[in-house]
Amino acid sequence: MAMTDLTAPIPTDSREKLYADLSPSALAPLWSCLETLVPRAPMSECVPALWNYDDVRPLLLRAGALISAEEAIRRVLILENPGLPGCACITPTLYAGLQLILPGEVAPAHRHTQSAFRFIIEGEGAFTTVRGERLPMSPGDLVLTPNFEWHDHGHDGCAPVIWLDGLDIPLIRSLQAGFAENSSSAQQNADLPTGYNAATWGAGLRPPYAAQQHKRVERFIYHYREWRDGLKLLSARGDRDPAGLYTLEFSNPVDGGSILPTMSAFCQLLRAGEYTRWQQRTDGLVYHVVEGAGVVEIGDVFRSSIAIRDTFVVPPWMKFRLLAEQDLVLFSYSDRATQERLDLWRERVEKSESI
Ligand code: 1HN
Repeated sequence: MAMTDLTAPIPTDSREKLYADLSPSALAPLWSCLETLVPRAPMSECVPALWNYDDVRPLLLRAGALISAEEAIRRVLILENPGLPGCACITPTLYAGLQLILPGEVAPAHRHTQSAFRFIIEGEGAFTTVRGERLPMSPGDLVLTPNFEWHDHGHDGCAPVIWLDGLDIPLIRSLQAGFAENSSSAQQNADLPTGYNAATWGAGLRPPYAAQQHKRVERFIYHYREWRDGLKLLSARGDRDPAGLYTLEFSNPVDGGSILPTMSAFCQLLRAGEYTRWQQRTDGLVYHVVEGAGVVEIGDVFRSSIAIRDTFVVPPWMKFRLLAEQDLVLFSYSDRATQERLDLWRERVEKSESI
């Protein structure tokens, strides 16, 4: 029979003691976080949320009375996901904000490695100058300011103009690849004639040598009437996407791909009385209601009415579906472009149409 060695040191080590001793040496046990690091399915802190335009607009106009566009640089209320407080994120990789510019104001010229677009919600007379061309903006227009293009905003009209800003800020931040530069003059010289960008890149035409030299995004404006007409024709033909919507993607004429290297954008129509199938996708989606009204359901936890000018977010990999009470016209954007470039994008659309 084995005898207990009474002189052996008493084993005092424990997992807790080991963990405490690892931390000062900049070490950590993998087994404590393995499931979080490599989840079975996407896990996100991001939660479903909706911003009602009639609630946000008065707050934005109050900001308009308290700070100028020039002082603010950009007078924006960030749509911050309640699951990601303090992060200036609407999804883990994307930023969204509502920007106000008042008649006569200037938002000064700068450039940054974050790519951006604006989707115009309300008002006439404002313009964004991108690479020396004034792009006049009307509701429903989509204006791009790709990575490191100079851009400034101005307003020649007589009523407030409000737009939705979409940027890849959180993504670029996670890569720690952000650079920015202010221009010495508040406004660029707009020496190109208005319509130049649309004429050279927006009509299925292109300057013959430009596209071969580099792969930069070259088309900066997509007009409401063009994409809206496209949806109307698509629906007249009954040409639906797998979830049951009429969908078009805004695309980059240089390579036929996403509008920006990091972000994709879409317009969609759902006819009154119709609903979509349940779908889930690895890209978290920001939706803006351009026309109509209906209902969105996200997972088991979120159900809300949606109406014209509202903005809502569908977190990555959460099931969702839409119901149109009136013809519902939607603009949406996501990091799908990034995910597709990394071979990560997946979607699942439920087969049954049970309600
Ligand atoms: C920006 O440049 C704009 O140009 C809007 O309108 C929002 C948020 C963070 C960084 C740059 C714009 C922005 C931004």
